[in-house]
Amino acid sequence: MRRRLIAALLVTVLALAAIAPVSAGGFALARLVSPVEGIVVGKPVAVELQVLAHGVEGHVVTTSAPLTITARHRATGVEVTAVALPDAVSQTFRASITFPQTGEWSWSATDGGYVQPSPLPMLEVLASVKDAEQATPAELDASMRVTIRDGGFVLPDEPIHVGDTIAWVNEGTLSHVVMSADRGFENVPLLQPGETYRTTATEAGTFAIFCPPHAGMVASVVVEP
Ligand SMILES: [Cu+2]
Repeated sequence: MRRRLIAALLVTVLALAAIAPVSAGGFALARLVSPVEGIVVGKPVAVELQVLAHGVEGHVVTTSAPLTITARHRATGVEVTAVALPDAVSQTFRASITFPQTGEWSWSATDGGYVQPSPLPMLEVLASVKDAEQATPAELDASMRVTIRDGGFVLPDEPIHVGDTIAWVNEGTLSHVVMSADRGFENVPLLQPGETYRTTATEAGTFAIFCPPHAGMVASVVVEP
């Protein structure tokens, strides 16, 4: 009887410990330590992530829970997952991922609790190394601007069309990410105050967007054909 009680108490304590970071009012966001480029289909690629408390620049935190990386092939919805293990010395999380298909992949990382779902910059997986050498980042002029405020999003007055470049500008005092529950809309990785990130609208539709750590930051983006 006593043993059962102790077991029950232990489970309770462990359950409380598991939710402690969240109940303490904290959250963190993950980002890439350096860009991942020249990814070739079928070849493992090394990924190094960093976790920032509240997403704030310089506030690197080490947590013991591994991060789960989920990558989704945008054209087919095929998913690949990988586990990024913490390294206390470098204060980073490391994983190796192999992408089974060429094309665009959107991906994100989370530990399922303290480290909120954190979108990472979209990846282009190429057929060969030769393609990787030829690929150069396109310098694009933003035609559409979405302003990110601490409480929400200010969408452009003009309609967004397929093919438009969207400039996401963080004018808030906090750092933010933008995720979409829908497959057709590109995520925006961690943006510090003042930073801008550009995406391209590739599919028509209505897309619900949100910033996972900030409950009120939701909007609906319409992309016209
Ligand atoms: Cu936010």
